Amino acid sequence: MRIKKEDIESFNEGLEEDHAHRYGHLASGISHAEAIVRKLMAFNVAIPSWALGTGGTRFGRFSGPGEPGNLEQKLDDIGLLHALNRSSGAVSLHIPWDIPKDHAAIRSQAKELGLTFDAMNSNTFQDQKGQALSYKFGSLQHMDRSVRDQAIAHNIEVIRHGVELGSKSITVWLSDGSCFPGQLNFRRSFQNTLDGLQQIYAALPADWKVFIEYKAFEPNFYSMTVGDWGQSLLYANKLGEKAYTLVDLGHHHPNTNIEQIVSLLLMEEKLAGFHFNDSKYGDDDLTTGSIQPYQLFLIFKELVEGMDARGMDHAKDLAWMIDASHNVKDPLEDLLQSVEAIKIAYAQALLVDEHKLTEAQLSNDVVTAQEILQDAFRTDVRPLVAEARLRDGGALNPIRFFRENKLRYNLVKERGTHNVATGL
Ligand SMILES: [Mn+2]
Repeated sequence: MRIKKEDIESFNEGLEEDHAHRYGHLASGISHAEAIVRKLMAFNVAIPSWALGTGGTRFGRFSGPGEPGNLEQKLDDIGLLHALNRSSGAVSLHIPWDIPKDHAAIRSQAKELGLTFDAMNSNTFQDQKGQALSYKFGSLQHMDRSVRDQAIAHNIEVIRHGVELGSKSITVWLSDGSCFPGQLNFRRSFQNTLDGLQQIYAALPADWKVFIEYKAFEPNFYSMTVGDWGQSLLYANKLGEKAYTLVDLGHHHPNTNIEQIVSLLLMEEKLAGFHFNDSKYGDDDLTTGSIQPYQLFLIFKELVEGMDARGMDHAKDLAWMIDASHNVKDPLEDLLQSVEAIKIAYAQALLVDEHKLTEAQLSNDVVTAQEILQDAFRTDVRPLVAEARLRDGGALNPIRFFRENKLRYNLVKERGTHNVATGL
């Protein structure tokens, strides 16, 4: 199913007057409103192929009707999102859940939908059907060299698929670790993992990057072999200049100061990018911005300031990806909400007067520093985000369009009620 340009235009007509009023009022009070809108128009967040189906928990999965049953349908779904919000123009694929049968056909379908291929994702946290050796006790950390070799070969195969599709990076997330004290030797696990990552690194094409994603706990509950940003940075530094640390918001302990981590990784030129999501307790996979929007804003504030300090391009120099897949919402509506929340936080960060903030910091004016940040955070920037979407041909209100035009109903008609997406 494809959305017609004319349908979006006629939908927007009904909302344009109200939007113009709201946008005009807001923009008149912001000296660089036009520059913010242009930055928002350039900004895209990659959609993970596994988020298009209903996610599950370890207690069960309640699939929704009309889910995409294959890679082609997943790309179509992302095409729908991108047509509506004009900021979902990239896909992050997972191997083996999304192995393309015909790379050229997938590439041309993506091109037609205006999509590019962001980081590829490998999977050594599950055993696949027919797999020779088990990852029950880890993959790259494993005590048995043949298991490690199998995991290395898998990652190299993922790179090969990515090359065929035009991706430029691979994200390695390992579930490796231990559940009980004494189960493994930390140094041996680290050295095995480093050796495996070095072999994967050696297989990277010249213009590729590898992202080392860390996670504090789960599925291992005593130790994780890439457990925090310090450990990820150790690996990245030892690997070389094509290796970076990937921050997944849900992979921290509650109340961790993620914005400070982001700031320092940027300083060290080792920040790969993001997996956006939100959480109350752990890796909850909740919609970005649904629980802690102020934290999301503070992270973007550090990103904007840190990237500007290095002369980086906000739109292109970091990998922006969503990594969430929850079980109670329509996945497409959930992703529209996530992308919107990310762009709102970004727009708010662009409002921060860095010059005044620096002055306040240098004179220990703590109250003014807080006022500057909260003034930006409490500004309703939604008309700026909507204006960027409107100018780019998107829908002024994507979720309302999705519902009024019965997009899910039409997908169910097309695909049926028992189409289950591949994934967890
Ligand atoms: Mn992730």
